[in-house]
Amino acid sequence: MTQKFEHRIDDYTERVNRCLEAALPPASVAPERLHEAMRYAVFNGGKRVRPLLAYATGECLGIDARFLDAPAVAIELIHAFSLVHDDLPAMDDDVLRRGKPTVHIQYDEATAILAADALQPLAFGILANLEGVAADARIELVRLVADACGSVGMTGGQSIDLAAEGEELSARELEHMYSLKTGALIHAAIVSACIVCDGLPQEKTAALDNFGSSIGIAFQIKDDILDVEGETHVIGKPAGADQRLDKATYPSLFGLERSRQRCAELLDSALANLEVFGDDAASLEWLARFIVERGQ
Ligand code: GRG
Repeated sequence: MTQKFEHRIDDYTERVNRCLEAALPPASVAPERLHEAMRYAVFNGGKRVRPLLAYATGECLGIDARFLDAPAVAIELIHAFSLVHDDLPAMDDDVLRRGKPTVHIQYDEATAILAADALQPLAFGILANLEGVAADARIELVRLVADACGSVGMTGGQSIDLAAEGEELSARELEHMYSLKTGALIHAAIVSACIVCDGLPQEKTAALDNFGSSIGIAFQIKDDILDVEGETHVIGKPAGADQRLDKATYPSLFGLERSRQRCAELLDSALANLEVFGDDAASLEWLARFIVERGQ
């Protein structure tokens, strides 16, 4: 791999966008408004960090990118689903996402709920139909993503998050919530490549598993920091929203300085897990640094 990962990001982003384009029903097919809203939810911007993590882990393990298209797409569809629900009036009640009106503002609440509802089964269908990967690995992928978005994953984390508004949480409790709400899907993107990689030694699986857990929590802490320090036009959503909702976040409970410190610690511990891969992990290392240093 001669070109550095940061120069190949556009290629990977185009790749996953092409696959998403092929996976989503055209807006010209009935029910048109629903399909249009699903497409809006997916194509209204987005950094595609989870697909990039799947492809970078694939590079680390020497897996051809075509075997990672399905997990990358499925996880991005679930992510898009979660953002639509997260923005609804019943949850965070946000009007702006990725610098554009949220789905329920652009369409209406019922359409937003249905668009999100339809993105989830689409994701599982794509995993089930993955070609060139053994049936038991496909089942494991379905299980991985199901667990990551269910009540012991993202949905559970969101539920704890909503209940924690205005509450004091310990750092351990907060990080547990982050590991579910945000970390589970990020972790799944990384572990999906381990599942596709036939015969990966246990030591390497464990290293990537730990890498995924640390970087997933760091991602959310950085998100919290950006909510405090970022500007609406850069982060693409209303800055200071966490404070307005009295959210339990790392900066609100422990201050910005400790938040930055914790992010750096989590990055160090994530990177320590990559040592066993040597230079093969260069892309993953770059992405891990991007996650804690990004401006949006
Ligand atoms: C989808 C099964 C399912 C349930 C919904 C609403 C909900 C349960 C969960 C919400 C979880 C959530 C919104 C967590 C926040 C994660 C987060 C930091 C999102 C921002 O991710 P980025 O920065 O966004 O990758 P872009 O816009 O770049 O894609």
